[in-house]
Amino acid sequence: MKTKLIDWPTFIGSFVLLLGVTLPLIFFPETGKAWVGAANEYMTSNFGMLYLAMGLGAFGFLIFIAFSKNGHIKLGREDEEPEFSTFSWAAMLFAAGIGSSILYWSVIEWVYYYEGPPFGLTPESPEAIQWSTAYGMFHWGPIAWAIYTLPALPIAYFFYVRKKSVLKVSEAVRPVIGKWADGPLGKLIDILFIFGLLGGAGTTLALGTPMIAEGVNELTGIPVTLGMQAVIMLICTVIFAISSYIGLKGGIKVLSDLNIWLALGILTFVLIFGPTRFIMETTFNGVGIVMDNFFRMATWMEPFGDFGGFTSTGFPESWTVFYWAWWLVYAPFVGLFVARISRGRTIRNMIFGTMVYGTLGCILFFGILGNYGLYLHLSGTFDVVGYMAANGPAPTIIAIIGQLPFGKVVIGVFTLLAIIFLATTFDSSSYILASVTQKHVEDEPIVWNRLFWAFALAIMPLTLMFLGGLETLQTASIVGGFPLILIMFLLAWSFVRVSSRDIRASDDYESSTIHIKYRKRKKSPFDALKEKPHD
Ligand code: NM2
Repeated sequence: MKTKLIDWPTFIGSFVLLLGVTLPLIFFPETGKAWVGAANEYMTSNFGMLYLAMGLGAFGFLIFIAFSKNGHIKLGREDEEPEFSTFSWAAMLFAAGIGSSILYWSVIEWVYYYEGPPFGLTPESPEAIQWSTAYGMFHWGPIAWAIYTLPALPIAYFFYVRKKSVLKVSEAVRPVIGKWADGPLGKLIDILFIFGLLGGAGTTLALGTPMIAEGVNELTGIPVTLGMQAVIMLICTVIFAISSYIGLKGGIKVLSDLNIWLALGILTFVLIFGPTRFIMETTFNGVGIVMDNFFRMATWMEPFGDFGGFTSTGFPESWTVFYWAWWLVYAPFVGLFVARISRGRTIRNMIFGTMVYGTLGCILFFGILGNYGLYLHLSGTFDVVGYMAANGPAPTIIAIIGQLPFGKVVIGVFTLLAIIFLATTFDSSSYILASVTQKHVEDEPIVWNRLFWAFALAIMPLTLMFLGGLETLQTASIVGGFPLILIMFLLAWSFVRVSSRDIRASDDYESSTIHIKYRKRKKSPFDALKEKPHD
């Protein structure tokens, strides 16, 4: 067993932190839940605004960079073409960054907004209906994708322009923290990223599993119990552990392609066999609502609480803050991945590509699947709200899908898609986690290290599942990811500092695509990622 390559402080630190949070929750579930609840309450009521400011800040920063000189910098040699076609680039980006949660939330997120609308509106009112078609797209829209893209800037820059082997967040902030990147501060940054990703992935797995379980129950009749869900979770873990083990070349490439085609297939099917005109019009209308209210939604905080005739609803904390926190904990991982696949593109191209294609993909899911459910409810075909109140979200999702023609077949494909979406995200997560806990990566991260993180990814969600309650899950990712707000700031600063310095020193200063010459890189961990043509 090769152990010399392991970066032990980071490896042990992350694992101890994971156990330190998980074990007390297992042994003292009630107290644990109360503590997590209190931590959440403290964070969101005091620091909710920081999350919203971070989201808007990331969005503004990227737009600014895209139009600045720094945006013209090419990631790679002057004459280099983009390594991947734009279609496969966008497909890979989506497969890695988006997991099974999109199937969960796109189908039923509207119900929550319809029942508990924003801005103090009356539940189930016509206004609530309008907003319920728009808010989901906002929470999976340009700001969310900006949060994903920001870490990719310094990481891609260091790799393709400075030609340094960087697979750690601590390396990407070296220009601002200097030598501390090698000391405890650097380790702490990497550990926090790992812990945050484990928390975010926990939320993903704990939401996805009950939905997959309901699908399996619908098809086979096996009753949904906690034990059965634990088995499903373990089976999913084994699937992505195997693909991580294979080394990603064969298995994951095939899975990812299948992922995109199945997803497009289901969306097209629902659009055609569902209420086509209703879906197209509500989606179009919803996009308009978001554009019209973009900054209002991005800054809405309920500042008056219960003063002055206002009644606080907790909407911003439960939704926008929660979502930005969830995207944030995934961001450094997606950043590493986006950086890897963006060779030959300019910074600007990378920024607009993620923000535009990512947002469009999410609009398709929310527009088609969400508005299909809304139609069933409003037209009286299927009482979604009543069914959800009686049975909870996961069975409702499957019941909505089951209303389509060939319901059982569609449920089967939908369940399979959920498993694949999960696998393509978790596989790359465990791969990146393994890379980050090594000093350097020779060819690929060590096999046992990859397997270790694949299973570690399932510990937290298993605990959370037995704890129960959506709120505890939301909390875990918010609390775990909090310090990343500061790290985002460091990442942005670090990028501007280094790239601006290089631009000033470059003879290419005036040209439209800036090419910065830098010494050749030695063998690097990203070479290993090349083995992985597709997420
Ligand atoms: N995000 C996109 O579960 C998943 O789909 C992974 C979740 C951050 C809300 C990412």
